[in-house]
Amino acid sequence: MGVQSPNLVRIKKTCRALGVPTIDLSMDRNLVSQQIIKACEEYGCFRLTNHGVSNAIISKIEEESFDFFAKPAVEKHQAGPPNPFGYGCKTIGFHGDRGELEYILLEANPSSVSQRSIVFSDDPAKFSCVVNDYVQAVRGLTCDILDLVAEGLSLGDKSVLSRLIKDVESDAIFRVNHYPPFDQTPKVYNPAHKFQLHDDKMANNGDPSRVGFGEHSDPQILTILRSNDVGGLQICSRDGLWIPIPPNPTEFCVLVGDTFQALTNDRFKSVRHRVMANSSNKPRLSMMFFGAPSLNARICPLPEMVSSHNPTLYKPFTWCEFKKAAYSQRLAGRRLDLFTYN
Ligand code: GA4
Repeated sequence: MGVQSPNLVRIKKTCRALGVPTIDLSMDRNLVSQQIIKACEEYGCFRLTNHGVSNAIISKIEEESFDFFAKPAVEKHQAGPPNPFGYGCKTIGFHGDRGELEYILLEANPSSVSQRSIVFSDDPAKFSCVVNDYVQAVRGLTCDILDLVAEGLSLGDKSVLSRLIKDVESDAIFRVNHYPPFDQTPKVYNPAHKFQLHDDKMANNGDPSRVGFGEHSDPQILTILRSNDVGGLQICSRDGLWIPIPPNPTEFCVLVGDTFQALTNDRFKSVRHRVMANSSNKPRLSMMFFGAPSLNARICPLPEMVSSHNPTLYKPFTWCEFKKAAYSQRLAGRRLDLFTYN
């Protein structure tokens, strides 16, 4: 194969950057299933339209969230700290990561939401109902996507993936992030930064005032993210380019997590992503459902993903072991490395 000119390589990278796929869930099932596989292989991420989650459910959770974040700081802090669940502000995790945001972290199960809702709203019954309706709808969507993946990968057991999330003991999490408007000294716009080569300094340390949520991958199986119309989310492409995901309140953005990478023996790769502090005068509100198995679920590459050409890369681990390892590291840590054969 001939050596490609640097310009051609750059053009190819930019084309890939522009092409984070948008998948229409209402299209033919086989087609959708193949599109999802391709997107998970090439980007670890895709945008989803016609997803079937009702506008009413989405706007109610958005309204409840804005109502909570509009409260005085003292009141919000009564719902924190997020150890591990509750309200958090500027600190992320337990090891010194910081971000320009405040957030709510909840266990995504109805009884836990009902117990905690008293600290989030003056009408806790309404708050827990709204959160639980949203979580139930998005959990269902996660399971549909996982069934489509199982079909596309020709897995023998077509519900082997969705069962992990349907499990009543599933350790799924629900998070709402609120990024205040960026009101610091405006920076000079540099068009060269639009598709910036991946560089850890830029991702986290280079200009911390611009980072809303630092670079990381999600430890779980699949993340379903929805935001209002304020941008900031960027994913890191396989070529190391930061690709902005345009905000679209009618879509979901689906992200492959570390556990999915292990289950597929690296056929899918978890996607590193970050959120830049928003430069608009409106706050960014995003909500994520992190689909995870039960704490004692045993994770190892699916048999169909292993062959003599593709030997198993990961030692078996429980989700509990992996979660502990992930949470004991900083945000940008490469946790899967702890579980590989080498
Ligand atoms: C990233 C995905 C989810 O937001 C989260 C995050 C968690 C936290 O905020 O406490 C972590 C982060 C996330 C991965 C590494 C550890 C744990 C912060 C952090 C430094 C709730 C999750 O499950 O993992």
